[in-house]
Amino acid sequence: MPLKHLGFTRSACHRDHAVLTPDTFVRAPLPGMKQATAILHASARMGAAFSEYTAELEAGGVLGPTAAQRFLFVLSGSVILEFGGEAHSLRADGYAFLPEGCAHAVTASEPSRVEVIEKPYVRLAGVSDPWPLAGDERAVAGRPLGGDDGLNVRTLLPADPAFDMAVNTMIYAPGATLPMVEIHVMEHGCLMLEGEGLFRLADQWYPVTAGDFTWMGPYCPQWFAGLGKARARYLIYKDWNRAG
Ligand code: UGY
Ligand code: MN
Repeated sequence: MPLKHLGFTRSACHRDHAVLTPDTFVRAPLPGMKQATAILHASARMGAAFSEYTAELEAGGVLGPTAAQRFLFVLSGSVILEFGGEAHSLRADGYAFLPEGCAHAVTASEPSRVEVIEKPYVRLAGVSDPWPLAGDERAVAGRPLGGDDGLNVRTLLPADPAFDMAVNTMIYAPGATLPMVEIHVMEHGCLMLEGEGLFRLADQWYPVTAGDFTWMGPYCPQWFAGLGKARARYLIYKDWNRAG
């Protein structure tokens, strides 16, 4: 019998981190969504300076508007993204970035799941605004982290100070680990896309698997190891290129 019927879950919420597993997800529509609902993983309510949610759209479903900049990553299905007079078809692992004020529309072509990250833009004097873009994570060349061939990072947004956020995928061969326990000012939203592993967050160790969401607040000690016989891959957001 599933242990959740005994009040058990791997989910945990703390002041500086959270692990949220699908058995505890609650769905609710966000303003302006049509034929769609959302699982709001990270928000100001938990102390995060960004929002991250999984939007679940029926065929023909649309996302609502946002006053913030928006990053999209397609988890399953396909959506049409329109901006700047062009239409982009995004399938699983397709992604896009829309700066604040960039008029756009996201419409599902079939039942689809899309990870959405939204954050108010932090403007810097003398630095130009970021620009909209669409891409495919599978086409992005990875680079080994710290020279470790077992740990690859794919950087999805341009390395340019115009962008005040970074979104990467990190791919761990079985047994690969972060080279150190990281403690940094940036916060993270992290969605497990594939495989399984072990997160150390603050003073606790959490087994995580595909579908789990993790929030790491500023200065939360963090470390990860890939487990199992297949690669582990997660999508990770951080605030970037700003002084904090
Ligand atoms: O980019 C990062 O800070 C990343 N290495 N952190 C993490 O995977 N928890
Ligand atoms: Mn980190």
